[in-house]
Amino acid sequence: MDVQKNIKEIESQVDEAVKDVESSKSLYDIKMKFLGKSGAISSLMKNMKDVPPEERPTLGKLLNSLREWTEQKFSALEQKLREKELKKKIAAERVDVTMPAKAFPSGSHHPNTLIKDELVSIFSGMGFEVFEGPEIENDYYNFTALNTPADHPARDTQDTFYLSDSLLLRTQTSAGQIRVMENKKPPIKILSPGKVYRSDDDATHSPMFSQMEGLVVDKGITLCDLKGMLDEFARKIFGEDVKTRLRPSYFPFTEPSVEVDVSCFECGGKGCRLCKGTGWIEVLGAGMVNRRVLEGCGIDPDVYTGFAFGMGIERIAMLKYGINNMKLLFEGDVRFLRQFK
Ligand code: 2NM
Repeated sequence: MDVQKNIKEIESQVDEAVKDVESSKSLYDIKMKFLGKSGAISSLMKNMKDVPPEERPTLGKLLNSLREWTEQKFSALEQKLREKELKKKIAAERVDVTMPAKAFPSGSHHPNTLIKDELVSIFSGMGFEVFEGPEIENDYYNFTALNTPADHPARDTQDTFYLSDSLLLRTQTSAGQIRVMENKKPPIKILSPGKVYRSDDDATHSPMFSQMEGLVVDKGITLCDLKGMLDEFARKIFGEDVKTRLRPSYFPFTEPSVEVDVSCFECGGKGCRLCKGTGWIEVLGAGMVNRRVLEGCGIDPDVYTGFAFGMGIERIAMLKYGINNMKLLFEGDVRFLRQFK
């Protein structure tokens, strides 16, 4: 019979087609050629309507078994190929968990940042609030309000970066503290960290450096309060045994003004290289806020008094970490910075 020959023919075509198949994807393409909508087997089945009715049952059975045989053939092959492909994929994606991990480099904080954070933490613990003013200031806040008259040497263009006739880069963070005193009634207890700028550049001076200034204004604040607070600060940052001493000094914005030394934390005061044999290290400037400064901010100096202090963050960082060259703090050399991890 013609159809039976046809069936045999298709069977051998299927065998031939799948003989060398390598991937489940090409197997699928071959499968469609036989079992797809317009595949060879499907076309044969569509032709059933042209077959005389008495022959249909026999022929139908033959065609059905051909389809089943073909389907089984493909699904068995497909499973084999998929297993092979999965094994290949697993082999390719193999991870050696005993390999050393890839280094994941992490940065570190700059010593200035470490000191700033430590200072903020110490003074926050004493009740200071952080206030950061603008880096661009005008003449009034940077000088006039701080009792620095127009003919004062600190106003000289030699020391100050002017941006225009009236605008300049602040030379001290106290400029911002004036704004606080203008706007808030005492009690005031603020801490002002930030960058300041001075036209100075040598081995011990940088045109930009970081400062931390503190200000306390209330009724009955005395120099004794300043001294007590400094003692506490010195113990916290340099060590429990460290003492402070005040020496007379001069700043236009404080009266009296003092220079603050701490006893040498390296030698305990006996005298060494760090303290240059004196047993003392100068760390900051301070004083009682000049009554003219308070008055200028609308605070009555007969009712309120205050103390203020200021220190260079770079100087504290150099002392605390034993850095002998200030330029190291500005160069950003990773070999230097890595040591502060
Ligand atoms: C210093 C030394 C002494 C200071 C003064 C003021 C303000 F705003 F109250 F006038 N703030 N900081 C001050 C006083 C700063 O730095 C060496």
